[in-house]
Amino acid sequence: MLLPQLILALTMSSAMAVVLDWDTTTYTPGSLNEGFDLDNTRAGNEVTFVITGNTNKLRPDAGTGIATPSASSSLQGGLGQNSLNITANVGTQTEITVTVTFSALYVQGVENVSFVLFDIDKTTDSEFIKDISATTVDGTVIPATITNLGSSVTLSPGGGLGQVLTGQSPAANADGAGNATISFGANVIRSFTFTFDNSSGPPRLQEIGMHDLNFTPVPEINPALAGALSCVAATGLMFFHRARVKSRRQ
Ligand SMILES: [Ca+2]
Ligand SMILES: [Ca+2]
Ligand SMILES: [Ca+2]
Ligand SMILES: [Ca+2]
Repeated sequence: MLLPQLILALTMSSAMAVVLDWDTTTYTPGSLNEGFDLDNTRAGNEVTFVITGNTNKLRPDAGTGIATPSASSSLQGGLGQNSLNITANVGTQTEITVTVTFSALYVQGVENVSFVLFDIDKTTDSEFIKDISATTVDGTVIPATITNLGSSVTLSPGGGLGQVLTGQSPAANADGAGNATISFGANVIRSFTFTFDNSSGPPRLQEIGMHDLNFTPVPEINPALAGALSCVAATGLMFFHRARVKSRRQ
């Protein structure tokens, strides 16, 4: 390893991608405030889900009969994987908002945050996902980048804080026709949020799934260690240079 690389490696806590995986993680059924301790070296929970809005409209997962939110294989997005199921008896202006906050001990925030929503579709009424945003480390509210739309979903407008995903046709529970990938890319954020709603009409049971949550904590640079290692590196480079000069002379 070259010295500059060594310095970088030693002074940055490694930029490791983290996955909150619903195939291996339990979400307490029906919990409206659920924390996940993903890293024992850091105090407390690294990720917290808070469910707000018309939470009295939440209903059990039709596939499992278990209260939602809860992880299940009911909606698989064509990936054959579990998702966090949110089933609600939603009518017009019935909103279920999901807000995910990352630990404040991720001092530099997190980046590469992305996840796929499953089964944004339409049986009698359309399902909507709206108010999709993240809050950056400096408190700015930013829009998501939304890609990989399944054939049952449309996005309008394409970009900005007002963008809405709309279910246009039925999507089978196992397939990806109701999928949409939501990403905040290189933006360094502290939290994100989205709201699940439906179109006009009487309340109906409707459901979406949220696939695994991916994110990367932004590494923290240790200034004291960086300074000390720079000195070591400078000294090392000096010796290296002298040795090369010496060997050429021989
Ligand atoms: Ca998974
Ligand atoms: Ca922890
Ligand atoms: Ca469906
Ligand atoms: Ca649905």
